[in-house]
Amino acid sequence: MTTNTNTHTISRTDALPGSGEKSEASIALGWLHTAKFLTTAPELHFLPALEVPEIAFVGRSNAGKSTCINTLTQQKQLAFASKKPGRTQHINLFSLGKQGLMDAVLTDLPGYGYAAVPKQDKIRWQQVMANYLVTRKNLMGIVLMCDPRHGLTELDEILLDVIRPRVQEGLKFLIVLTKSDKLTRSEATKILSITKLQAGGGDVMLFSATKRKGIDDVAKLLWKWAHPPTDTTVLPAPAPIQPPLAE
Ligand SMILES: Nc1nc2c(ncn2[C@@H]2O[C@H](COP(=O)(O)OP(=O)(O)OP(=O)(O)O)[C@@H](O)[C@H]2O)c(=O)[nH]1
Ligand SMILES: [Mg+2]
Repeated sequence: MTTNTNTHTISRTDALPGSGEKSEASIALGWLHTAKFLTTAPELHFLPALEVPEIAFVGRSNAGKSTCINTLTQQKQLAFASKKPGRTQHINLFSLGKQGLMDAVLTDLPGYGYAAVPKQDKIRWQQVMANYLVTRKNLMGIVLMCDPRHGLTELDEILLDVIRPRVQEGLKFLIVLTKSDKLTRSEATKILSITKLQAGGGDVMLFSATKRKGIDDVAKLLWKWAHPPTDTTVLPAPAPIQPPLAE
């Protein structure tokens, strides 16, 4: 008897396990709710090297990065959020994963562009951040938080230039237009389409922590980033069709 050793590969679908929009969002939110404080560091070289995918929240000071992390993880004080700009001053990592098995990390970064910060500190921080964004090996996605009342600012554009080579190599990229509760419906529609044009193919989503808007969509996208389809599932090939018996 000959054994058929041929194999072929199949692709998993893009959908989250489970069926329907509702369960996709609840799976993603359940995963995000597992977030736990992992570590904090003033500079990149103090961070532990990690194997799991890392997703960083970046953007201007006061844009709502820490609030967005708290909203997505459904935890009130995981990341430090504050009315006072410049609240986050370290690189803060939060681990994600069910049953304590870390399968991804969220990073909350200090914001840039806060006028009251001394010039030397601004320059130092810009270097720390650029260094992080360019060299962090396991960085697999960036969420750029943007207050749509200001749109993408010059500093956001500089950041986009810094990460462009990595985005071209496959780094995931999402612009979150936060505080969308401050916009009328038509303003929101307008800024969404303008930002999509500026995003160069990256995703753009409207978000509001206070009105709880966009949470499911952002959660589902982050889940998919961290759990890409594995197209290497190896299945035995179907048995070859036997030629008809000779008469
Ligand atoms: N109206 C409204 N306010 C928000 C929203 N998200 C955040 N805020 C407020 O914006 C302020 C700044 O929020 P943070 O989350 O601390 O902002 P951050 O980007 O982490 O700021 P830094 O750490 O300084 O870079 C706080 O007063 C939040 O309550 C939102 O969706 N809607
Ligand atoms: Mg913050």
